[in-house]
Amino acid sequence: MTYKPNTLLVNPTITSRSSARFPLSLLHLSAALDRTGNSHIIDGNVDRDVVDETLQALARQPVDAVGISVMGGPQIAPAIAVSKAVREYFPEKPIIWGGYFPTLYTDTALTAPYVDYAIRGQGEESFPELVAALNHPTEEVLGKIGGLSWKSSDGVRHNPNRRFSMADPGIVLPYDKLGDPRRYLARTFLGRRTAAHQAAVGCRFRCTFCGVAAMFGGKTALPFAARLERDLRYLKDELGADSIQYFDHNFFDREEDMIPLLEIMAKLELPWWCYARSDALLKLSDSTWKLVRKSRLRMAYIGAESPSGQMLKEIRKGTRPDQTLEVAELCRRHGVIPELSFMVAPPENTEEETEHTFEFIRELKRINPQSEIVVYVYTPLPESSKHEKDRGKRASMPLLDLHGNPVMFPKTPEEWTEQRWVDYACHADAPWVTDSMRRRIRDFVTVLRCRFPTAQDLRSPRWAKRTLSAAAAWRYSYRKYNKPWELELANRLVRLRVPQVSGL
Ligand code: B12
Repeated sequence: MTYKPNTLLVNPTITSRSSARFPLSLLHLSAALDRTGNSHIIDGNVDRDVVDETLQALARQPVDAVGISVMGGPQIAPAIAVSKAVREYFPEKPIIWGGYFPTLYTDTALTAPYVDYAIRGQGEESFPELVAALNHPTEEVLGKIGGLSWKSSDGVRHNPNRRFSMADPGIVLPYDKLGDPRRYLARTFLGRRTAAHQAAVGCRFRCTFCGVAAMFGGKTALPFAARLERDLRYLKDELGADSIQYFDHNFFDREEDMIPLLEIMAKLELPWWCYARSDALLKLSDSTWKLVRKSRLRMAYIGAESPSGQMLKEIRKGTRPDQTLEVAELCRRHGVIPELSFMVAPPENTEEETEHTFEFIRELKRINPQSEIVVYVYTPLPESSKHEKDRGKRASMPLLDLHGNPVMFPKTPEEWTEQRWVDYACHADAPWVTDSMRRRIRDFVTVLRCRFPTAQDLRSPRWAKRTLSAAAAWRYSYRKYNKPWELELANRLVRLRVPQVSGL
């Protein structure tokens, strides 16, 4: 009889039930695992008691392996809790971690006694191979699985990386494994039933600060138009989605390759949001922009990062500050809201860069008042977590904390759950940021978001947003950002949406 492994896939809780979107990582893995076995999904964003749900699922059915998806930041604590519980109650079950955290911090993940295997990068091929090997896990077999890191008799072994793949599962994803998939359609500024979808995989750029470059090493692959149409038709016609949030790492690739995809999207007219780059949008021809408008692109999230050309070069962004200004104007002309993100408080020239960024944001607001602004703290990846092709390429200055000591990154998953490291992973704080700098950033963001409440906020009533905007106007005009106590107080009542916290 052929071995048909049973795998339990777990997405530890990372967000509220109302913000839960399709757990695409697990859906892709499930489609791949089901070719040779069976898989079940537990999504902690919906099934809130993820530990209990996991233990119950293990008690109910025979399971050969437990796969856990782990992203740095707030997902680590629940990932540890689930893994420890599985180890305690089902000590024989192999536990596999995959996703951004074990890809970027493989050795750290494998220090834990409750992580047996870590899969780096894409999981669609490595994971089914591993699960099949677990039937009879010899060192020889395990040593051949690309992208796998594991605990051998001589210590942790990292098998070579796996090649990049864009295999089409040939079917729509197994959404029905999520119970009623319609509960994942959310009311957003795009529509009443917005679905999350990922069309293309990867990104051809290798920005030094970005986890995506660490995951894919500068590779990207677009789907065939027929595949996109099949998937969108399912979401629209079967599930009733009326708008799409594309999770693609970088939506607009080479124009000639985008046209067939945009034609499908223009036919379906589902308002959409995506990640994009200023240079790619600036290069699009008029006829392609016509398609973009027809397809109803509402908002594009563009990593502006910095107003300093020098810093953009250092982080290998590949775009320039003048392109950021130009794209804000271009988007205005085409009725697309640019959502521009910045990284302030870099480890060097912390104050000047931050103040310069605030002034640049004001300029963007003058050019296109609808521009949405997202302010993050610059938190570079440690050298060891970059893609192997990029490690040691640039002699970056050692990161120093406020006392001039080198920044020591956590060595265990537990250490990553300390608030200061969760904040680091969420780009909210860094060891070189002083209290006054932290306060300055917070004050600027408070004044800015009250003065220009985001269009993505559906919760606060219009009158409240107008009142807050009027109250913030004098501070914004006179650059009096410090201690905006009255706005903080008003905000406590209105609770305006904060994109850097509730965003992707
Ligand atoms: C949806 C999403 C979220 C959701 C949560 C998703 C969930 N788990 O339920 C929300 C909105 C909550 C979220 C939050 C955060 N996110 Co997020 N998020 C994404 C996004 C847009 C899509 C993820 C996705 O579904 N991808 C599609 C699937 C198919 O790909 P995948 O997840 O990578 O899965 C593949 C592999 O990773 C692997 N794999 C994954 N899991 C597993 C498990 C096993 C067992 C195996 C074997 C393999 C495996 O195989 C999968 C198939 O190939 C990505 C960007 C992106 N496009 O991927 C960012 C991204 C993953 N997020 C990121 C970050 C940093 C965050 C935050 C921690 C901070 C932030 N926003 O700045 C926050 C936390 C915010 C807070 N304060 O709480 C970064 C991670 C980079 C890094 N350095 O670690 C990304 C890459 C965005 C970016 N460009 O910086 N996020």
